[in-house]
Amino acid sequence: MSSTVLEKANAFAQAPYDVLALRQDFPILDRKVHGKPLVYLDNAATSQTPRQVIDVFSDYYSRCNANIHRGLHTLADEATAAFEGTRHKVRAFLNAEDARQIIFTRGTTEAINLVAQTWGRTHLGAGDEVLISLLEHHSNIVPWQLLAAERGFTIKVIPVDDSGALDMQAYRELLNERTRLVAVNHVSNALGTINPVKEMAALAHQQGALILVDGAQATPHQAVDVQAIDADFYAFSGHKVYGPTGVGVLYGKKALLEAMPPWQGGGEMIKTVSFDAGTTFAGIPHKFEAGTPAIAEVIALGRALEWLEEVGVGAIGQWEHVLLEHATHAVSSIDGLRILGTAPDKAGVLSFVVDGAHSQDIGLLIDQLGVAIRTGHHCAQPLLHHFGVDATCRASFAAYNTLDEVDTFVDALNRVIGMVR
Ligand code: C6P
Repeated sequence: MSSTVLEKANAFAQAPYDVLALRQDFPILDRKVHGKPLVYLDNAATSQTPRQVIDVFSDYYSRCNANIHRGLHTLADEATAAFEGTRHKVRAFLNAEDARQIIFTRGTTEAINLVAQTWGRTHLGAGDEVLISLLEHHSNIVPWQLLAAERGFTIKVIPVDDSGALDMQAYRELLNERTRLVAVNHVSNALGTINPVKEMAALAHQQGALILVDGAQATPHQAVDVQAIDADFYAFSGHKVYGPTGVGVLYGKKALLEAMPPWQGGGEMIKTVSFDAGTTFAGIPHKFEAGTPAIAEVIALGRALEWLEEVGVGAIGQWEHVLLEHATHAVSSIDGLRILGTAPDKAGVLSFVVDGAHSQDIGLLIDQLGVAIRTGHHCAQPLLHHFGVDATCRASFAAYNTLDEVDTFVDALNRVIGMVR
């Protein structure tokens, strides 16, 4: 056996579950792209959806499609029970105290905007500071910039070191009595850095500040316990945890959510509406869920979380680490390739640039070979500019990826680099 085959055999032996059997859950993985078997390595953008989750849509629309919370008929009751059932599943998934702390949104982006427009609008003003990090996705930058322009508070940015790890000393120094909120991601989408959010929460709280954690890239890879972190707010998206698009979650501490004003007005979020006596609002979580929600998507998210639990999110993170190590090792020998993001604590994200080759060209050409990676700024322009680039190539791993796929990706990358240089 060659040393590579032996290394792969050893790595495969580390798989905490049967990866090939698990792949059977994903019909899309059987398709071909440009005549080549699909190698899907754009999981940080959106993970693929297991059959069990896809089936929820057909089942829901075939059996119990109805609007929720309002009907007295059987279909409405069944749809409401399934929808609210997901709230309980999310509660367990995040280890929240109470299902009423789980608010359904369209995704992480909407969850952060909800906090900005309700808590932020009522608590932030001139003289206050919001601390974000250089690692943030635009969805945890722009909502604060929009509000700062109106309310006059200041945004401060926690720097990163050369490996892409947060500079914790700088964080300690930036925190002060004017800091009202720390808003950081749990895992960076562009580099994969895992941030020490529990320690960051403790430091924020010592200064009397709240912490909002963007968990979009953490929830697919590791168990999250919002109580252990002591997060005031925690957000994630359904489509990154093997669920559908169009649904996400905001968790918040109960007292905070109860004190926050509503954001969007409409049906479902009211107690009483009157032209004379004014309008009163529903309690949490419904106060923040105006209008008909994405009912089938929420129910499907519940099934995705069950699927994640069946496989074990910890086991998935463990396997992705094996894939990441294998890929990192394999690309390290490519001449002129530079990896961005080498923090010791890293999720399954491999971001890189190649001398003499535009990331976009690599992305387009490698797609011709059936390999899907993401190229661009990954909605993290300030971070990429800090590293002196406008774009990177990013391969990101999920539960169903194999070592063979990593090898196919590396072979394809070598071929493409040969073509463009
Ligand atoms: N990142 C990526 O390719 P939405 O779009 O609301 O589901 O998630 C936004 C978001 C927020 N925070 C982080 C850390 C994210 O990674 C994302 C989405 C995708 O990296 C699309 S840009």
